[in-house]
Amino acid sequence: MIINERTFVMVKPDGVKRRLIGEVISRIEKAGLRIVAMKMLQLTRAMAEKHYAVHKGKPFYDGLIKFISSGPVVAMVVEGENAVKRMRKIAGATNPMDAEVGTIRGDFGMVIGRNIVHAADSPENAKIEYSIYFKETELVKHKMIDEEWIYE
Ligand code: IDP
Ligand code: MG
Repeated sequence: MIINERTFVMVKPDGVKRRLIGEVISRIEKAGLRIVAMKMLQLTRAMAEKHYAVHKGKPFYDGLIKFISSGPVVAMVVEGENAVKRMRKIAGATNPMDAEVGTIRGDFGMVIGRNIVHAADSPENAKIEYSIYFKETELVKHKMIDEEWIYE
């Protein structure tokens, strides 16, 4: 059995600078999700504008583009059953003040503009987003040995 819903996750520059890459990866792994691609990179302005195209024109857009391209990020493609929804739950609400304790944003964030992690909000958007950073051939097709214990 291979369960392949894909999502796109990114440790934002604040998460990298605060040494939370491992924390984010650890939570993804422990949840039972499967990482199939990962890289560190610094976004160009063009990449950032593509990634956050839906927010163009909003008051926080310029600050968001500047911030997300201000330092290294870690981009990941993650798979699993309902991977999009599961990953959004692991990340927590957009504003850390509304995010539950136990979520990444709820445990480590203080303000909405520094919320450590990005997670796609639909499988369609996940594909649009990961295609900015990865070629299809860079996604590794594999299965974890514990999946028969993770899924029933
Ligand atoms: P999401 O990351 O939970 O999907 P979105 O609404 O898609 O949230 O917003 C994208 C990112 O833009 C958020 O993660 C947050 O960092 C930033 N952002 C959203 N709303 C605001 C705001 O009102 N002020 C400042 N930054 C914001
Ligand atoms: Mg979003």
